[in-house]
Amino acid sequence: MKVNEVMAKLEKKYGHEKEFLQAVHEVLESIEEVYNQHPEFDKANIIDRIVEPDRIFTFRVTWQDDKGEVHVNTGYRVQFNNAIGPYKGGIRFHPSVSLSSLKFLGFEQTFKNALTTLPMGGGKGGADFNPQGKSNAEIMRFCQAFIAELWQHLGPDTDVPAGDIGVAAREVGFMYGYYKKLARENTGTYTGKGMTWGGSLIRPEATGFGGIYFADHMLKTSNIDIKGKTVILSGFGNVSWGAAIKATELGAKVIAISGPDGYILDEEGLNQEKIDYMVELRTSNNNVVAPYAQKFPKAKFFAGKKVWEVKADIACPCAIQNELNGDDAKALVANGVICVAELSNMGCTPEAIAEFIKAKILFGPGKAANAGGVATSGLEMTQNAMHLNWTREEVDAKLKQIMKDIHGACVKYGTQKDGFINYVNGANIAGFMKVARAMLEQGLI
Ligand code: 2IT
Repeated sequence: MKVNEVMAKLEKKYGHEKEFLQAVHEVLESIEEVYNQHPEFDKANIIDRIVEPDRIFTFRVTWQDDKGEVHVNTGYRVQFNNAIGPYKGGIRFHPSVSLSSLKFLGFEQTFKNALTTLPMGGGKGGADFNPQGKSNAEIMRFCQAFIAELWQHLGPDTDVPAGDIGVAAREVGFMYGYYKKLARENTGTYTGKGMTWGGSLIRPEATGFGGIYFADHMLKTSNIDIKGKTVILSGFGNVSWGAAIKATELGAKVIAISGPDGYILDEEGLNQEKIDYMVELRTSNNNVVAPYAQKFPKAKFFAGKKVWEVKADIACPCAIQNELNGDDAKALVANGVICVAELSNMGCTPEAIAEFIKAKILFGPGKAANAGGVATSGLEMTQNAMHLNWTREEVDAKLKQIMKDIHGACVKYGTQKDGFINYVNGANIAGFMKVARAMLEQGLI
């Protein structure tokens, strides 16, 4: 396999799907050497098969706003690969949603889910719908219209969606409620559900918790204590909220969060009251972070600026793809950053990753660092299948172990001769090997 040849073929076919090509290129570069040591993979043409989704559903979503106006959006579900378990992955409602972004997310999800050690395949879905400023009733109508089209392709052993950007417990409730009505079953086809109807404790916090556990493991490989370290986060959604809770609990100091309008610098660090306020900001429906500086006047708001200009020990992108570019990475490295954990999917551009690897800092790619979310979804599926609920402590202990195991897999496959751990290669190779072997064993399907 030659990366250039595979990419040339894909570019010819999918040249306009930039994000998808970016995600594939990164994986191929990491696995090239290992793949070429396994002629049995090439004989079964695993490479051409693994970059092509099993199937894609695209559909029209028609819904009515509160004024009676009729709107049309495009809905998607990309069932990428089910070699190791049912399709599993979130639903994203965001204006940027396209086939390219959902194919990249489904592709990444396949390897991420393989890394979790749980039996889950990869999928992703969503719509180019902007939930900002919509009423509760509008959100419900949209979710119902979306599921009316998709429900037939879902099922507890077929395809299990969850939340992602723009989709949290409320939206999962509306989608799952309508799914249940149409499918005439209550089997837990969706994760991220409410706590009284099959949801798992810790699921809302899980991506952030898992990300900080992962960062802590990375730091420990360099004998660095997370206690007292400064942390900057982008976003103020579920992911950065969970990360803020866990980082603070472990004694680190979260000094910045951000929104589409700019960032907040709070040198005192976040505490419980401020972390709770992140949730309030999110539910206010304005999607801006500026009011934080009015509520807590010692904090400063920097309008239109990116949070990566802040000097900190640990940086975690927690928002959207390509939110941290090469210049941002240079600024972080110049400011002495020790560890970057990608809690968003493909949060860093290839140029940014190259800067981090060149500087030999601890860089945890999304497939590994943000896998705690979907891992806890896997734990929710297990609880649903067994018809019981685990305690917070039980779920957290399992999540901790999974993050430790993912870290171990990255170290195993990513440690270079000079001792540097390339977590990008480690995560890509470990995830790929598992999926590729499963595909090989199941024949040509
Ligand atoms: O990107 C992700 O891993 C998620 N949005 C969570 C997916 C899931 O099924 O919990």
